[in-house]
Amino acid sequence: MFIAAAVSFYLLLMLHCPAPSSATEKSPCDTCTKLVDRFHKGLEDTSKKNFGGGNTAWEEKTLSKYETSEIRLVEIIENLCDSSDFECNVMVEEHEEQIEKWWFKMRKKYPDLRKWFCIETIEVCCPSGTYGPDCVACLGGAERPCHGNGFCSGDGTRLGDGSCRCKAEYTGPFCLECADGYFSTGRNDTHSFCSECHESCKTCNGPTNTGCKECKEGWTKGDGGCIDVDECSAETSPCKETQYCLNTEGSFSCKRCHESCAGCSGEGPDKCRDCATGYLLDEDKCTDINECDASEKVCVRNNENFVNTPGSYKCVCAEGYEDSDGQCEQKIIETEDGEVAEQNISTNAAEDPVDVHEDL
Ligand SMILES: [Ca+2]
Repeated sequence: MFIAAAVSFYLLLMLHCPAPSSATEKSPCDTCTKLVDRFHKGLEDTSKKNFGGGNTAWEEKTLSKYETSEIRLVEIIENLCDSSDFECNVMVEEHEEQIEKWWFKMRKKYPDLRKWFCIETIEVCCPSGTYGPDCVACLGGAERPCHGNGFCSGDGTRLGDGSCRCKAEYTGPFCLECADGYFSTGRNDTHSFCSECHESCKTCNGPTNTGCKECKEGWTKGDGGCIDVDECSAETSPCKETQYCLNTEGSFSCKRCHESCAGCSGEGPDKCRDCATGYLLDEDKCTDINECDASEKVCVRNNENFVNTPGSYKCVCAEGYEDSDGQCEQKIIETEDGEVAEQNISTNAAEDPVDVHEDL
């Protein structure tokens, strides 16, 4: 009971809600147009058919012709909507009588089904260039809505308000003015053409940087028009301590200094302002310090090797040894037959025997 009530409430909502305004949802005109397209496809699919079997010539003489028959119409209507297409099925159900009327009576006089059905009979579409409940001409006229420079709200449907959404180049209620960043290349009462300004202009009246009226951010007025601002020449760098500044046309970017630098003026180890910890200036380049060369030994544990790294160093246990509780201890190696043996490279192996069986 509750479910039935809920379902009919849902259906009522679907049927009585105002038409969706969002562009992603289908308008009733879209539904109707699709339905008419499917009708034409149905006509095509059934064009080679007849009543099937028997003597076609006799049947066509005695029965009404298949071409204009109710059987053909029923076949076409059955395939008008996908079963999941709720809006389409509702539309067919509500207006099946009108479709039949067109098929039997109006078809000769009104061959354009979309015009007769969607625009004039169930009134969900308008002729193109018109909009709204009464199919009023769009701004700029039905012939060239928005003067060909934009899209008319509700164009071709019973929805919308006829206002223009202009293409990027144009602005104004009629899409006749040039938008910021574009300049006019021709204009009269009905036509307007705008082209893009030079990249340095915010507004302009010509195609090059000398035609700028205002410069875009990152550019400044110079002798020959708008020129690039060198942000990197400013007294305080716009970049972080660990970066250098790279000027570009209309902008700039901040790049990471070389790892050997503590601050830099450009790319590479020869552009360091100071050397990073672990590096020293050598022939104008910040160069890694090899701590192994230091007079004092840096890796002091037994059986330990020194490994130099860029900007630092590591102390690692020698081959055959592994780190255990801060000391380099002999490695235990498992042999192929599952026995555990001690690698025989240590000189003090005998002093520190390992009971393999106990360990397992
Ligand atoms: Ca710049």
